[in-house]
Amino acid sequence: MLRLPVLLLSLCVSLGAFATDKPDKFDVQAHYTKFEYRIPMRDGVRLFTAVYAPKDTSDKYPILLTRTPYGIAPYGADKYPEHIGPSEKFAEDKFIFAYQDARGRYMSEGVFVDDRPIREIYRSSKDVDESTDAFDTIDWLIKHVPNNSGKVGVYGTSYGGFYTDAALIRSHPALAAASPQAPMADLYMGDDAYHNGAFFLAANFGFYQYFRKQSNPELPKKEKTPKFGTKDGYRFYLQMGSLADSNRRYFHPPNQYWVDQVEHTTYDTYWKTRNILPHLKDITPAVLVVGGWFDAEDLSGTLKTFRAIEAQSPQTQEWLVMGPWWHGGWNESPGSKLGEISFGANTAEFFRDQIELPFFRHYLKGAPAADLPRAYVFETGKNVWRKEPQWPPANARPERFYFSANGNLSRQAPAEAAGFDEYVSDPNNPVPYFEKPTLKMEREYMDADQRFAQKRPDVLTYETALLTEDVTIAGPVSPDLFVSTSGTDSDFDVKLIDVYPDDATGGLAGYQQLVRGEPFRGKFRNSFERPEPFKPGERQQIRFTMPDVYHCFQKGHRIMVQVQSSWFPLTDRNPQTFTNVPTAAPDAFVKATERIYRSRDAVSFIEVNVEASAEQSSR
Ligand code: PG9
Repeated sequence: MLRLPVLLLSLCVSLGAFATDKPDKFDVQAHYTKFEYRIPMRDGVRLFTAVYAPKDTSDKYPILLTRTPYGIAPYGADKYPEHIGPSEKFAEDKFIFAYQDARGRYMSEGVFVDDRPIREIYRSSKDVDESTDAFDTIDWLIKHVPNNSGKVGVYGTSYGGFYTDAALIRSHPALAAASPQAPMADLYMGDDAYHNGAFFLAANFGFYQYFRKQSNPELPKKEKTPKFGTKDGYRFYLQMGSLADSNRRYFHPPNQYWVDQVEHTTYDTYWKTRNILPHLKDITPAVLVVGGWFDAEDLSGTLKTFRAIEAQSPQTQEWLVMGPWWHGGWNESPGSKLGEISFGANTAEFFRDQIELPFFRHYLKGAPAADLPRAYVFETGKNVWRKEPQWPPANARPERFYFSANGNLSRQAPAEAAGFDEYVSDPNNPVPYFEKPTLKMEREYMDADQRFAQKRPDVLTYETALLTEDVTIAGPVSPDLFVSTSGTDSDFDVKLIDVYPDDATGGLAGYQQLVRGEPFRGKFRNSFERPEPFKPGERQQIRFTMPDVYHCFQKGHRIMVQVQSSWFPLTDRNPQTFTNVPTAAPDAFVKATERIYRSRDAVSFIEVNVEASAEQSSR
């Protein structure tokens, strides 16, 4: 029913709990010996760590560490997983693999803190966080694990990516290389929890059904799949009404982690202290930041981690890899498609074999350099890998696409003295985010066909004429809108869409592929700390930035932008009344007439970086 956290799935895959479609059957137990340790941290808390060391002791091996809150099954020194390491080829190449239950999770002692803040100061050995736990773990491993080379690498995806970022802070001198992959970096600001003030409802409701306080140390137990009597999330979450009572009604036992997510609706101290990005400085290990253009969970954390290290730790050897992947897809799939969209190659296998393994072999084993470009980025639409010396590419120039009359999207600003488009938004009949019934946040929504939404009268559509040449957008996408609402709050969600020609093959005739979409909760237009109501009918400006894309809108396609005021149940509903959304009473949910202005003194547009084509560059 509700999804197992995708990270749990991908960790199980990397630990081999599920058979994957890989042809080779590497026999872990035949080649590795397992040890289980309880590693003492500086405050005395012991963290449970499973270590798999090559049986071949003719050489010394670096340690590859990953830390996780999702469990490190199978437990028991005589129990072996089907897979170890970031990919099969790592196991064949021989490393020492260490997997650790994070503090307060499963077989580790201590108290778990969700998305634990990194400390500003450390007064005593009692002052710990995820960076000190990583430091103490590395220090213990190199001193106690037989036959290790003294070099350590850390990697992890999502929560594991957050722990990898944490390991980079005041890192242990033995840490030579790290790969934060889709790291949660600033949960409120575009990662798993909130996007521009809108709460990611389906994803978090599903996640926190399984992710709750434990009476650790404890072994994983069979989770009862919660039953909600329907697979139709649109109806299920609509009948839920406000979230105020959701903990009592839908969480058994009640889950404070869920309550924390729901109750902190502004960028307050709870969230600010959990933003790991300001701590990413003076980083000595080499860093390979990895993410997916279609990652619905931590795309923002990926790109912000790369930019934070680039800005705050310029001396760090850092690379970015962005493929056409869903959250964690690079670990667990060939990477050849997502939903209806094909990428023309096994892009994830290419990454694992040609990028990830050479990166760690170079820094941990002294193998030849992997010869990586600064940014190894997949251009979707064109379906080609690009090696860029910087990201975004230097030859990408800002361009605006303006909302114009008759649903046109134009490179020319509107000349009309007045002009707007409007729709009635009804929070009791919200725009679905996904065409099929689902309780989950479906990863395929990130490149799904948007024709089901376009049909709705509460979705505005602007599109260019047929493109006469390829247009490649490389970098962030920034909507800049003049809006008004007859309510006192409203969301203005913007979707950038690639419209395929009517004669497109592969079942894509007329397909309206989502390239990037983000919600924006209007009351946060001036501040995410202090929301402000709208005055009904008063024109206001909304400006925000959506995570980067690298997409070629090919000749014969159209560029489309859709605007809507709900995206359900991807996000919670805006009552369209200025109020605290989680506790809003049913009668606070009111229809509102939304206007998007498009006149010479109130231009609405999206600003993007358009990459000069090879011909243009050569002019
Ligand atoms: N991105 C997932 C998550 C982290 C924290 C809260 C909710 C979801 C994850 O896969 O870890």
